Amino acid sequence: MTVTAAEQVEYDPETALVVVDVQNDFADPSGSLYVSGGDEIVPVVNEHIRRARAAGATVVYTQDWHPPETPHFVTGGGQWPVHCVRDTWGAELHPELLVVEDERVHFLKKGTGGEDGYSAFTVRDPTSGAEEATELERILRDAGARRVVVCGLAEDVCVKETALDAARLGFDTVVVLEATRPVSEEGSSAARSQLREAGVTFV
Ligand code: VGL
Ligand code: ZN
Repeated sequence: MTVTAAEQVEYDPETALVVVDVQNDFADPSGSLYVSGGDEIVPVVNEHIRRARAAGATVVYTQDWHPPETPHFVTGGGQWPVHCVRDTWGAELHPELLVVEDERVHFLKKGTGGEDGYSAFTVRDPTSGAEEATELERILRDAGARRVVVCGLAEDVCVKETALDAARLGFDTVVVLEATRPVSEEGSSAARSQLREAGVTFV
């Protein structure tokens, strides 16, 4: 039986939908770190955004937002091709992503200081490994959120790290499988068992 995930998440004012990195470099086939199928999730994500807003839930859009040179990139000794460089096409939200703006909608840029910004809750210094909190937890607490629904890209990288942090911080955490895609299939199965172990649920 095929059931659309959008029918399985009930949004309410105590729920926050976190839309992770639906940016051209990940979601457009010509992006530098295109995640296979990343474009296909956009309409599903949009449906979640619509339903979340209709129910008075908080919506947070995150953007990977790197300086042109960072140890996060292969060019700086890291593991990733150059992607989501601030103020470039690749860092822009996908043009078909539904972007709504009001007092319950927030935008968060991560990795802006050259850190690895995998989780939307924490950035990590790629050399020292030191972690620092972003403003996301404060945003969600101020919004009265108890539950966090995570979607976007990529399942085995930023979606995973964001959901793990959300669970660690005590939010009831859900990942929408139809609204995410992994960089690799092996990464995906590893991510799912890690998430399951952390108490994260899937729809
Ligand atoms: C991401 C790799 C590098 C992501 C960000 O958004 O999943 N992946 N930087
Ligand atoms: Zn990145």
